[in-house]
Amino acid sequence: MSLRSRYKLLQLTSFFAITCALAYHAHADDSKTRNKDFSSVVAMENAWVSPTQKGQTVGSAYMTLTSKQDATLIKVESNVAKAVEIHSMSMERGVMKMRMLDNLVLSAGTPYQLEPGGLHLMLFDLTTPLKVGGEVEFELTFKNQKSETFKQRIRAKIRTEECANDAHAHHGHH
Ligand SMILES: [Cu+2]
Repeated sequence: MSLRSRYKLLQLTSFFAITCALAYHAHADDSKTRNKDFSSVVAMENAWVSPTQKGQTVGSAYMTLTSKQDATLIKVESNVAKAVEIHSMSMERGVMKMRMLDNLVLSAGTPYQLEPGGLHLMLFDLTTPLKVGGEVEFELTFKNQKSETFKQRIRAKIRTEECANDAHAHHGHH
């Protein structure tokens, strides 16, 4: 065996050693996190995003959040915005006021409706126009009572408020 091919063999051997180590590591991580599956702690329903007008760089998103356990929404990220804030909206002395919330505390089993005129997600510095029929991805970070953080993803349809109102009305009748 020439020195060159022996070197090659050595390379191959170490390559396999590395991949095996990685595979083992990934497997070990799997079993460790299996007991802590947070993927369905918070039900995220009826997620939708308002379409934007030309030149508009700010958007808003709505959804209903229902957590199985007491949890706090601490961060929201999106694939179409540089920053996402949690906002509340309320009438104060006849004036609509919008306020940024640091987080949103979710009591177990209580649905929190993010909807026009109330709680909503505000998307800042949109990187793309939001057109009806498209989709926006969100990643929400929550913290539970044990201070464990977990992330959940959701896709929201881009649609008009009129459509959302229709859906809401139908929902209310049944
Ligand atoms: Cu807002």
